[in-house]
Amino acid sequence: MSDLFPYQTYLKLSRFPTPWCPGCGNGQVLKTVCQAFLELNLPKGQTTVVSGIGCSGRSAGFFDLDTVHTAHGRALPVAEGIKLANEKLNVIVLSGDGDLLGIGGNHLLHAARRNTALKVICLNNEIYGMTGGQKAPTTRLGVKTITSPEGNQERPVDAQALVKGHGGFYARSTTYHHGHLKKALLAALQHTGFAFVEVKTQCITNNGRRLGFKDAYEMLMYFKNTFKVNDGAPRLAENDIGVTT
Ligand SMILES: Cc1ncc(C[n+]2csc(CCOP(=O)(O)OP(=O)(O)O)c2C)c(N)n1
Ligand code: SF4
Ligand SMILES: [Mg+2]
Repeated sequence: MSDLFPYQTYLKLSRFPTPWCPGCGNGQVLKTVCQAFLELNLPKGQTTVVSGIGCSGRSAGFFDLDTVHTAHGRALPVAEGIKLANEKLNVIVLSGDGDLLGIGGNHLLHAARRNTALKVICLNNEIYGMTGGQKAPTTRLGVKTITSPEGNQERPVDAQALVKGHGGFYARSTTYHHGHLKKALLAALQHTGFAFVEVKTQCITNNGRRLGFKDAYEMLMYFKNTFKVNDGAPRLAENDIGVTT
């Protein structure tokens, strides 16, 4: 660990480099999560990270903590089991939009309903990144992907409605808004019950380029220009970010 970067105490640097494409947002989220852990001084022996399958799901293996890389969509039931076995543990789930809102969507509904004290961080790149850019349940209407060449005809899943409709904590941020993202993560980590943070993040390789973005920087500028901070609102509009009440 470097003295210059104390958050790295939560990282298994021997595992680096990551397999992620240059410009992918996954590394930004990994770093911000570690910074939030450090700010709260989460004890390493009492903190565990669970993830599913996907590019984002690879995150778990880079923490210097006890971690589990589960089957696709199954991060939440595994995390719930861990929490049931030892309620003192801080159990954090870090996974993709396809994993948490598609194949694992049913688990999300029930974890929120039960108010299990999990902290769920959803890396939402609005695509199945790992498998090559198929339409995800989060892909916006009209967006072209390899499985929706004429534009997506299906409404995206409303994670906010699903989580808040069952009494959970919900916040949304982006990889551009680093300070805001950290604030949202800190609020979630300190929440006593079920908490969900949706992070809009960029997949330049299997989504952004197809949409006409030249590079990841352009995607970050898109986040900057599109999303407006609306902290404290009871409900966020489509292009708001914020910690909701
Ligand atoms: C049961 C099962 N079905 C399908 C797959 C193939 N698969 C691997 S990753 C993935 C999608 C991942 O998308 P997401 O969760 O959004 O993660 P990303 O790669 O975008 O970070 C799929 C469908 C699988 N591994 N297991
Ligand atoms: S394919 Fe997309 S989500 Fe996967 S590592 Fe590359 S940029 Fe990131
Ligand atoms: Mg995805």
